[in-house]
Amino acid sequence: MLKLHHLRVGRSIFTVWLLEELGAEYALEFYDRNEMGRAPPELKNAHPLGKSPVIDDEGFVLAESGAIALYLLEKFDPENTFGPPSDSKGRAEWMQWLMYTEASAFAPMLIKLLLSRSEDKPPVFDMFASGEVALQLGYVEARLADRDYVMGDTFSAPDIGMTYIAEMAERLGELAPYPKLSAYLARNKARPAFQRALEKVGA
Ligand SMILES: N[C@@H](CCC(=O)N[C@@H](CS)C(=O)NCC(=O)O)C(=O)O
Repeated sequence: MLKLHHLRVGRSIFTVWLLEELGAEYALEFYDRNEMGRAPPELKNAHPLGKSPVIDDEGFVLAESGAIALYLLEKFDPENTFGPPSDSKGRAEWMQWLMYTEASAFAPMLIKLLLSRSEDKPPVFDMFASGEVALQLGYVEARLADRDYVMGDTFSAPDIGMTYIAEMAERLGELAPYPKLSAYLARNKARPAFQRALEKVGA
């Protein structure tokens, strides 16, 4: 059976959520963060980077949320309910949103998160992160101005990663100026599959 190496409190819950949306059979292996908030060394037995999520499908080991999502969709979504549109531009756009959440959108959030935990806030990081967070969240807010989900009327896999970004923005106190994104976060977290994912990980 497919196994997900799940580090408690982090983005792996979003892979659990996708597995739940897909109705997949899977097992969870749990890891707790150490006192520094980092993954424990045992996670390196699952994958050399020692990060989560990591899946192990009968010996096929894969890291990176986006790549894992693509693999899970191919395996468990034969009707293409959560996957990309069939035309090449639609597919490229869907892929852009899937990758965006772990690339352009995530980097400034991480800097903000680290600054929030740090006593000294070097202005060069602070200014960069503030400007970039506003740029990225403003971009998503505009995208959601006339659609419920990043690809239109229908929820699809990139909305899972985007929910992670919106949740992180909320935790950092950055979400309030973005009403569309706030409503999107509430809408997505209300999905039964997300609620089941929370139960599965005991959150
Ligand atoms: N880009 C990777 C990031 C993986 C990652 O950094 N995961 C975090 C959890 S949110 C982690 O394992 N952190 C523990 C550590 O770095 O010690 C992905 O999308 O899976």
